Amino acid sequence: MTAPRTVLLTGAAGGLGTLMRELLPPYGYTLRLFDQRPVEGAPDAITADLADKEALREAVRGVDAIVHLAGISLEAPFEHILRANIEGTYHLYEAAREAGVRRIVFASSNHAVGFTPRPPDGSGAIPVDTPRRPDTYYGLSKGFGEDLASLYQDLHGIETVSIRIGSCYARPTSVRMLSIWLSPADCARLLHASLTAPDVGHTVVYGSSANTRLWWDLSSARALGYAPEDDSEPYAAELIAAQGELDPHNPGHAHLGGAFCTDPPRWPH
Ligand code: NAI
Ligand code: 15L
Repeated sequence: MTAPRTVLLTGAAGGLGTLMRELLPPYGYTLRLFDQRPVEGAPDAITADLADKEALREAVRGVDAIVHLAGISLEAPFEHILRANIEGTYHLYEAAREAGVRRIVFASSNHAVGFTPRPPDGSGAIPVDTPRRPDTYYGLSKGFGEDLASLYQDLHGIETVSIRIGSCYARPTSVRMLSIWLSPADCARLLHASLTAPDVGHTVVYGSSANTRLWWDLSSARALGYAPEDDSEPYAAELIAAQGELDPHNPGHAHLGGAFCTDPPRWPH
């Protein structure tokens, strides 16, 4: 496939969208921005809901690829998740199919497999084909998105890389994040690899930096050409001194999904 130039970025007003608006253009992309909220400093951004099919048709017209970040990014009532994450992702894939867009990068989440027991730090033991164990309706919607991507690949030939993102922030802020942190610069590297790797079909990858305490297997991401450069370890001593080590008897520490696995989920992380 030829390298995509014009990329639709949904969720452009969000935390990750704001970071990627800065970090993706140096790779040569022209971004078209989409969000239900206005995008600060971007008067040309499309302000519309994923439920607005006509706006989506306009948004995808002429783009080479889509990075789909829009949606509810934490647990929420099922009806809200259904509308934004499940129906919204379906509407986006339908618009892409109608417009002939061939490549999508889908922001999945570690919470699609959040109830997987936490492996030893640094083991990299959790493979991408570990059984789905969503920890929330939110995590369930990410499993739906991955399966929708698989269906549209098999039926319509639209290729997707589904990235089960760990925690993408400027720096890790919890001991759990030491194992799943994705630095913003590595996130841009992974998106670039996902947009340009040939013949991805539907590929599922974990999205994290090369953390010393990594819990999951990054090999499917590396196979796309992703070469992470960051590691959370320099933050470890300070975070452990402040918060203590993860406690296996604490239900909010026992699984990949952290505090998403408690009822009700306890924020943050
Ligand atoms: P965020 O909540 O900051 O941004 C999401 C954006 O999507 C918001 O600007 C919101 O207005 C927009 N949005 C929500 N519903 C919409 C709708 N119906 N129509 C149009 N726009 C809508 O989330 P963040 O942190 O930027 O995450 C981006 C994506 O990455 C999300 O899909 C999230 O689930 C996923 N993700 C993020 C992680 C992280 O560490 N930041 C970790 C794992 C997954
Ligand atoms: C996610 O999926 C959330 O969108 C993000 O806000 C973080 O909480 C992250 O997972 C995490 O697990 O830390």
